[in-house]
Amino acid sequence: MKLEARTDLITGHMPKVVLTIGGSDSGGGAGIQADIKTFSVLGLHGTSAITAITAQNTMGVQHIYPLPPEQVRAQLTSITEDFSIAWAKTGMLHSAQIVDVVADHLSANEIPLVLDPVIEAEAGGRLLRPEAVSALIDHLIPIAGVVTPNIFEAEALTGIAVCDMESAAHAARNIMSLGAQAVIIKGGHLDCTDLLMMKDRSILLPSERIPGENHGIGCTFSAALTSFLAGGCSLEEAARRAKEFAKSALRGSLRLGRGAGPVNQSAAQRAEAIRYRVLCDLERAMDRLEENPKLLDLMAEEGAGPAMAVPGASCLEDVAELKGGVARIGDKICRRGGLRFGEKSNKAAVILAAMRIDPRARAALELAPSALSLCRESGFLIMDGTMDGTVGSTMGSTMGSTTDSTSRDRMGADGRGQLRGEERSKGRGSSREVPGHLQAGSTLLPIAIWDEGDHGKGPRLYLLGSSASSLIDLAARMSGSHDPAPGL
Ligand code: PXL
Repeated sequence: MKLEARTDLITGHMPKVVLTIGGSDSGGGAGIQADIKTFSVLGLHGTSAITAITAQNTMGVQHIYPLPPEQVRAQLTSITEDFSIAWAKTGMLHSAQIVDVVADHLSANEIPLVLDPVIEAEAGGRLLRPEAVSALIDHLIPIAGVVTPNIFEAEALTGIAVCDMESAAHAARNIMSLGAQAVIIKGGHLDCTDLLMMKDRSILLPSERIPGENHGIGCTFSAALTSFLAGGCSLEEAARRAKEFAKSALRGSLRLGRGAGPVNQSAAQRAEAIRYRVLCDLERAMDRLEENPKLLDLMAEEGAGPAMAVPGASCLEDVAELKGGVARIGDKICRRGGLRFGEKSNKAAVILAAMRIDPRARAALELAPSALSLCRESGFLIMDGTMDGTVGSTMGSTMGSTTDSTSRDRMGADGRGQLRGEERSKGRGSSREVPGHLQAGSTLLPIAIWDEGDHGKGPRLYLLGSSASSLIDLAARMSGSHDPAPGL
């Protein structure tokens, strides 16, 4: 049966096929595993020829089982008999015999190569036998499109100690003289500036340091470089993009295991997908609000409309809402602007404050202060919030005027408000037990936050729930009947 050809969702083209030749890392942080994850996130089909199976974890390499060179050759033959390989990369090659098999195969099939000259694991453990370094120099560097050593690998290949840009340039020229088309000396162990040397010019690629000890960054960079080259980028463009990709994987590193945690290749893509889902929920909420303009009677006039944060939000940039809120025109609700992250509103600050206690409290709606009694009747927990907003430039004018900092808890410079004190729900309705001491992890939802206001500022009332659309549904139930709302 012939299957219909499927194109890549983003490019609309058939995905390119790339090849990684290296060792398996049982801990999933580096080696073949890091390469395949990188290829996959970047939309390529990754094939692999495994040279050795390492027993390792985040703390180091415990054991290496090299595969026989003929098995490496067999994998390469199977792959190239079937696929057209756009670019290949090499990582851990272990022995001189494997280096020779790989060099023979790549040159016979004219496959362009990113050579990551892996010699030692970051956490310790020799991945290339000492006698294999000369095989790498004699047989693989001459057929490499680009070689990507860190400063220690550059020194092992050239004998030049790399400690600054001058010595890096010296080592790069030396590697070019061995026959490589280009070299990238990675500066992660210096000031994070990479040196890209090509035949006609050299470029510095600076970067800020991302703190923390991590595993798999070198493999991820060279696999991303391979991917962008396979996608048709120039070497300079591919190097810049690979560096950005590696940085985002490093930023998203996972604190797993007891040693250096693995970098996370899909972190940026997942963050983007989550932000998209938040916008979709806000869109749904706005649709429901527009279908039911009566709900606006329940809401504060200024800044009406829901706001919602991504899971784990830590700053105002993680909270989205409608720019300018909504307005009533005639009997219709009109959006004043589009949905945006980072609008720096009171609602966003309230969400961040509430999420510190209950991470599920990701959405807020500002209600008219007169709706407080309705919140009581609905049996909501009502907390005192001190969202007096005194952070000036960070919060902007939406946060109102400065008040006496000793009189209240204040919003942090990151826009996080404080929730203090609590009130047992009163009146009829199902009065919920208020936790005696609110701590991170307490369950709050649904909850109303009452900010009394002072210094000429009127009171404000916020309703918090797990999503913007569920809050609109709750508001609809509040305005339609006074039945206690079920938990959100
Ligand atoms: O990061 C280089 C590398 C490559 N390949 C394997 C590894 C490592 C580092 O630990 O284990 C298999």
